[in-house]
Amino acid sequence: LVEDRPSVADEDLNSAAAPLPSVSTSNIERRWSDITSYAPKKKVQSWFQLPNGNWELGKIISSSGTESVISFPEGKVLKVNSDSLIPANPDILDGVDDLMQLSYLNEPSVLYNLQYRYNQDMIYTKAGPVLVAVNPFKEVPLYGNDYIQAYKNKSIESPHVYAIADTAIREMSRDEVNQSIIISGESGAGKTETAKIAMQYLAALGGGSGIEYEILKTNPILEAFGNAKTLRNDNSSRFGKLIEIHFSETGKISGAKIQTLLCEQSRVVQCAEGERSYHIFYQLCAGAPSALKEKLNLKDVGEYNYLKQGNCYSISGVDDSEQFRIVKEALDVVHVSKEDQESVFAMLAAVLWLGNVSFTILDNENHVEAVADESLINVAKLIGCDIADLNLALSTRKMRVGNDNIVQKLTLSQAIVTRDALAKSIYACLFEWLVDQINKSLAVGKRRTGRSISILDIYGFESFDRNSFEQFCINYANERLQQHFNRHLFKLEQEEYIQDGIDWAKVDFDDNQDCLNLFEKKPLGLLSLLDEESTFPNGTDSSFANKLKQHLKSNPCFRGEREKAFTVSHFAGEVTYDTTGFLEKNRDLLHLDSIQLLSSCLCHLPRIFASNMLNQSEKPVVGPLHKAGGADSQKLSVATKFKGQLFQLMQRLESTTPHFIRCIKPNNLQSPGSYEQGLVLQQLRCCGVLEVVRISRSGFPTRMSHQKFARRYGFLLLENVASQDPLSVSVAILHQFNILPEMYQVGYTKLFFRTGQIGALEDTRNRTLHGILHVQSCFRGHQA
Ligand code: AD9
Ligand code: MG
Repeated sequence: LVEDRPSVADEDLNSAAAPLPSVSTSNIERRWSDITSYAPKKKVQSWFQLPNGNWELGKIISSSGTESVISFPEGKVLKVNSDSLIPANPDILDGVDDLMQLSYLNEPSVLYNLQYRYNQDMIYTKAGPVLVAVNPFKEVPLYGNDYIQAYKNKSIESPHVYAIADTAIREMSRDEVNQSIIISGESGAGKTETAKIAMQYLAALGGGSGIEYEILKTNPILEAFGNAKTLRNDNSSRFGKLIEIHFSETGKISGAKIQTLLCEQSRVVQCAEGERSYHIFYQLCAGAPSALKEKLNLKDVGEYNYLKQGNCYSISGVDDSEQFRIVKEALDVVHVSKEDQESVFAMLAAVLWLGNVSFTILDNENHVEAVADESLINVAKLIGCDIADLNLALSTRKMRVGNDNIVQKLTLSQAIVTRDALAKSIYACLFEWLVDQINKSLAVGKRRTGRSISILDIYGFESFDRNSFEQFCINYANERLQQHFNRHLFKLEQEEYIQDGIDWAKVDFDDNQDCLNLFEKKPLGLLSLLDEESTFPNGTDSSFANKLKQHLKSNPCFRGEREKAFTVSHFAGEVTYDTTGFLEKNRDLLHLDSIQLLSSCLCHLPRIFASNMLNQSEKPVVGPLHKAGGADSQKLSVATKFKGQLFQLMQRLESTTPHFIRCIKPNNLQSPGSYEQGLVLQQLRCCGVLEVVRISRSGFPTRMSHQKFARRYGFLLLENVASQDPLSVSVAILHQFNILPEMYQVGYTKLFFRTGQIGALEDTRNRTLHGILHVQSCFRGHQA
């Protein structure tokens, strides 16, 4: 039996005569180099780190122990400190498709391996059980029906999303356990594209009923309403999504269910320079047929204040008008009626026109009323309410003092906040309503079916120059996801070894529990403190920031910053958050007046939104309680709602067998062909890809109970075993097949094997079985 790792151990490379080199002198930590001893030897290839941080491959000309002379391909020769050299793998290992096969597992070797493959459009590489996908930022010829068939028939074996989806399908039916494909990575790394590629495969293999077509069509809809151009990604998801695809006993898709994580609301009313609001606004303005344009009084995108701020109206290579056609067609497919579609577009237009509503100041206390111009008239018409009622809802607030109802006029800033809150709420409700409609259309029939495969695609980790409440929530969600990854690939794995009494060298990994505690601890965690401050009528962003600094200063993951800022050490790096706007965004107050306005509208969508909002506000409350009486809608805080949705999502995932895909962004320019080592390295480090390889390689990924092993391979034994107990049979098999002692471990209940070991045994078993069948059929043929 041969180990499946190519045994190309270069005599020179592996001999360890010289003393252990001291710690690297390079400025990048040598965290993962698994060299316990490495002495540079003549003619051997080695990595040397250039001052710019990149690694270059050179050949050692001579070495005197502490100093080595190394030559580089372009003829450059350097005398360097031997400690600064890191062993390179022999050429034969260039571009292996699983990092587990590398003889030397260190950062430069992994970076080089991924780059070597990337340069040939081989964007997928395995890192033990995890699939690493490097974003090509261009079309690569790896998809489509031929490839799907090839992966289905197993005629291609190179790593691919299709292969992961295929494994998920197989394991679902083999183990009768629900599966999940969990995709993570920074913003712009390729998660959403990867999720679609996985869906494509599942749809192709489980298709037939037609529902798979509907499932695929949810993508353009949800992207139009939930994605936007950011500085990081032209098609950035601003919501999180778990799609659970159900299969019948016969392996056909029977339905699906989409669960979402809060979409970013603030984007509807404001976005940063160079960014856009949600795609659908631009698509509508560009693509609406003239009749619809007239009906909704649609203007050019540049006419709307909400869209103007980003100063960015188009995305290169994207035709918004064509996209609008695609979205409408997709809405047809998921059975959103033409009438409903028109209502949806009316809501979008109402949001746009709301942004143009302006106010005039009435007195020297800055009290205002809305200007009764085209904007106000259009909003009233589009949602189906009285202009005067709309004006009142935007510029006054009804309150109860004792037994009296009083009407308080709003100041300019209060009126603007009220207007924007209405716009954001309409949009958020619209998004939720759409997801509901889609779910109704995809609903698994009454006949509850067998199993499901879920695909998780959320917004990736974000770090901008200025980070606000949105990044705070997004990065918190990514922290939770990282925890799930760690639990499954490190903690549970190691616990199983310990439970079965396996002799095992523990692999360290960066546990992010401390950071999660910083967020979730009660009562002194970031989320609790935020909610607490949000309930105080006098709470401000500054008082919130001060409270954090006061209570969390000793937490190693937290650092107070100047003014209203604080820094969190996330698994993916440090992020400084500016608390400006945190409280308001967390309270997400929509005045009862606004809700009442919506519930009195002639159009049905606003009325549905109002009743959904009222349902939500029956739950525990956060928000300044007006002493004058509970005139405001008391909703769950945004952070609490977010955490609730996140927990629901993670809970669903816990009951599934996970398959992990890590997307990597090779450059920040969203352009093909550029591979920045430093950027890739940072992503590999923070998500623990190398530790995963290490644990898989030094671990025993294949397990089988003594019983199963004895049953499965016992018939291959050439000699009778004295005792027939499964353990004795198993040990006899191991001996007969000369499986080297370091290749397996015998646990209390199971046998544990290194990668590849079972494969060889299986081959023998299959060959033997085949031989038996062959002999039997020959025998039968002879008899006949
Ligand atoms: V975010 O966290 O939602 O901001 P994602 O989802 O990780 O982010 P996305 O899938 O949107 O990133 O990918 C960004 C862009 O990279 C896409 O719009 C494509 O232009 C490009 N991309 C990603 N994956 C592929 C691929 N497999 N083939 C071709 C790709 N292009
Ligand atoms: Mg995305």
